[in-house]
Amino acid sequence: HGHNSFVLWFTGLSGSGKSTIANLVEKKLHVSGHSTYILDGDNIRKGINNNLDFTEEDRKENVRRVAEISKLFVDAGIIVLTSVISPFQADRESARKKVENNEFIEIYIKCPIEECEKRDPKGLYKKARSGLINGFTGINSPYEEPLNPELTINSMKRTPEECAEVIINYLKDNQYI
Ligand code: GGZ
Repeated sequence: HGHNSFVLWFTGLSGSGKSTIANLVEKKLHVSGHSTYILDGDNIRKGINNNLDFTEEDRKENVRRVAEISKLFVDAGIIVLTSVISPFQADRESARKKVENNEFIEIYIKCPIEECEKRDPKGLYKKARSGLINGFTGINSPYEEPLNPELTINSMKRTPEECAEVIINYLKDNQYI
């Protein structure tokens, strides 16, 4: 299925490196002439999902819409890279079911919360710890680890560039690209 498009579904904690890695993978795909589109929680939440918050219900709806939009892009022949925490297993499973099974590649960017908290690029963990954000994933809102992801990448043991390389190699080894 080398000509088919597919979804690279990144899941993981805030600060785990999902977006950084997705951007590097996208660059590498562009070099080899592929059309791609990144759906990033941070951006999607400013636009189409600007009516959604971080309650469990709204996260589910956020993830559902990202999955539906992914499906549209896959139908259009474009490789989609999603970068949303997507903390619930059930919602990731629903996302998977919207496309053909071999078109959904779940990538768990695994990083200990201590490390995410140390990175804290936007100061959100600090805010959450001091009680300014309630319901922050990993602190006082759950993150369900993927049960059966196609890839688990430990982003503490590798640089973002190395993580991106692992993903590109997976895509080559499995004839996606
Ligand atoms: C988790 C939050 C929260 C709460 C704001 N919990 O690191 P970021 O900043 O740029 O990415 C996080 C982003 C998470 O949005 P998602 O759409 O990916 O989440 S979900 O899939 O659960 O719907 C973080 C920021 O938004 N952020 N408040 N309470 N992350």
